[in-house]
Amino acid sequence: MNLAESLLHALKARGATEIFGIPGDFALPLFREIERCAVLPLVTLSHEPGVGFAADAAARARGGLGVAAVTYGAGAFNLVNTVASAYAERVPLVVLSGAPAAHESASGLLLHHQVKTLDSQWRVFEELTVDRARLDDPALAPAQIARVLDAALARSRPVYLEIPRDMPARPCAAVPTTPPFQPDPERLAACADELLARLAAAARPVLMVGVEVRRYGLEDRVAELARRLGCPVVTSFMGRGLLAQADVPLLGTYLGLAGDQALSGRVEQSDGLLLMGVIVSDTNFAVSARRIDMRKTIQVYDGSVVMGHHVYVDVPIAALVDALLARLPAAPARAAPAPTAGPAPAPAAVDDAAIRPEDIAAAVNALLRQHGSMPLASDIGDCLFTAIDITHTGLVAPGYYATMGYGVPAGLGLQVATGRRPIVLVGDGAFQMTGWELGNAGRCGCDPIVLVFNNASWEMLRAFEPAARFNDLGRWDFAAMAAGMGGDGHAVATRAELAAALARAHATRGRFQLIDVRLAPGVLSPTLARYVQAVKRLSSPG
Ligand code: S1T
Ligand code: MG
Repeated sequence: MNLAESLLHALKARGATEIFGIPGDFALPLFREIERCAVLPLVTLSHEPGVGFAADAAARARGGLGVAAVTYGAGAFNLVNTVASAYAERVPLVVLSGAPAAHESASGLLLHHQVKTLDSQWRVFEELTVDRARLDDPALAPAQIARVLDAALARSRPVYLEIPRDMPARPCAAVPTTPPFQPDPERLAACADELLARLAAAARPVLMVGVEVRRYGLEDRVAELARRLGCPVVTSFMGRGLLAQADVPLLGTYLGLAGDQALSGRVEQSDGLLLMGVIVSDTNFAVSARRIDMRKTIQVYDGSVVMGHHVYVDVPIAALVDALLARLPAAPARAAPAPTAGPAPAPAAVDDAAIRPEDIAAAVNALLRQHGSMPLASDIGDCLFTAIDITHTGLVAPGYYATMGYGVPAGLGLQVATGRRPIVLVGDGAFQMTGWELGNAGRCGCDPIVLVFNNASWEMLRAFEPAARFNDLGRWDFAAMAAGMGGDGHAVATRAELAAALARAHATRGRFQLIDVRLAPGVLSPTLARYVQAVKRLSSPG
């Protein structure tokens, strides 16, 4: 076996089901081996941001590692923003970068694609990853690969492997599997006992579930924990969709002033708020009516548990959940399933009225009620705030790091990795960035339904800068561009046209369906409008 083959088997053993990539001369030997070994399918796209976002979504939607393979320099630096997003959003993304061979590095020449020094790229990725290795010695490579890939899964964050181009075909031993980390049993017991004691002493406990519950595949165990704790459950903004199908007392998604005020009050006035895998970020907590005193919460995040002034380190969230379950009696069988979260979705009107963002949510809800659930991939912009009104369904979106360009490549990555047809929500501004990856949909065996929120504007920014002209984008005719990329385009301006286009799109398989939704500039979803008002209210002096 050679080094590339050993690496591919290790990736596959840790959940990877494909590699997204764009080659370059420093990566040709690696790509040659990937194609020759056929251990994992190679899916090429058109621009490295698309490669990174697709690999990110594959990891989120399927579980396990996402893999992005690129060339040294120009390719890897094009990937930086997507790896930063994966780091912030807790995604186990593996970056495979080609690199100069040993004799080239020793030549003393400045090499093409090189920046300041040959290590510049390595140093940039140090800031974006939890572990890295340069595979320049086949004798060391198996242990290095095992350590780095296992770190990606244990920390649920990106890692970086640099592969000099004289290495992929070198003979190499298989990558070992390493036993999972075992926390100190006494520390784990003390932590679980203190946590349960704090919850028992609380008069108004609330459980908030966040991104780590999804990343570590804990949804079923956390649902059982919720039933045994018997307290109300909410999701964070990023945890949207979690426990949606579970029989738990789920109140909905916490959005502070921008969300359901009764729900927000329960969270903000809780004297026992258990944050299970929640990122304590502005996107999750900045629009709280009452600033939550985090010292009075229980924070389970990134391998630590913080309660009051106590910090328990090296306590993986999965081990803690199991320890809590072991201490709680099974919940009594419920006579009827818990009521579904939040108010019933508004029915979809089908008439000649102009479309507003909430009409898109209502039309998608009607489609899912009629045909069954479909996963969502959403970009940043009002489309993500609209996604909040789409009944709980699987959603991949950069809700915290908030980079544009995610939606379309993520839809492709999700369908390649899971085989499920997604609905993609994307604004016109974000589509201008990476929407063109749809041209690869047919070749990748994908046929997403893409809803473009075409408001001719960077509308989310205009909400904060109404007088600015720099947010005007002009009206692009995205529907007309679909055919040239191998799909079908439908421009819609009324709610009846939207309903008909969605029905036609759902009935058409094998070609992506682009629905170009013509929105008037200045029209916001109710959730974004509340969010903007909340931010303005909380940031105005006095
Ligand atoms: N560039 C990238 C890569 N990501 C970003 N988030 C931004 C810039 C800043 C930004 C937003 S929201 C937004 C920009 C430019 C406008 C989005 O426009 P569009 O996709 O058309 O959606 P909508 O019209 O619904 O707003 C965030 C706040 O930083
Ligand atoms: Mg827009």
